[in-house]
Amino acid sequence: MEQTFVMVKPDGVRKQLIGDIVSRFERRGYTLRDAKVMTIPRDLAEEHYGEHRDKPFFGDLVQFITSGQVFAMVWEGENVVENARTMMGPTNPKEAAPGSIRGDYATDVGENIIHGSDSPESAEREIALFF
Ligand code: RTP
Ligand code: MG
Repeated sequence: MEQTFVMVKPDGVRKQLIGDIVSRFERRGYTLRDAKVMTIPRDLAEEHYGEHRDKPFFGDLVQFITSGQVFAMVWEGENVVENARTMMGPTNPKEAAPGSIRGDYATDVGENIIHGSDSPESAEREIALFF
């Protein structure tokens, strides 16, 4: 069965959104296979976001994702990679419709509440990195 890696980012944890986000995935019918609260070490953050290493926002991204506790999860179910991305909404919350996680809770592209793997291959890589 397909799995994906989902993470409540430090802004989502600070805003007390872990329960809401877990509940959305449960209500959608997905199964939580693993989860933990953690503070991401700098080297893991750089590895996780390695595809963005040469982007101008990379430094800010690593600084932000290591700025507090995150809630890392493995969710399982049919088409969960793509559906998780739909539930999250677009990367830039300004484009995210109300009803999506980013559309309901975020305003800033740099602090957009939640991460979800962008493909089954990314999911496998990220689950191995974090669990
Ligand atoms: P994520 O990896 O965090 O789930 O987000 P994503 O797939 O929707 O977006 P991605 O392209 O992978 O970008 C990773 C994170 O980098 C920040 N970003 N900032 N300033 C900018 O133009 C910009 N573009 C991307 C976002 O915080 C995004 O979540
Ligand atoms: Mg991404």
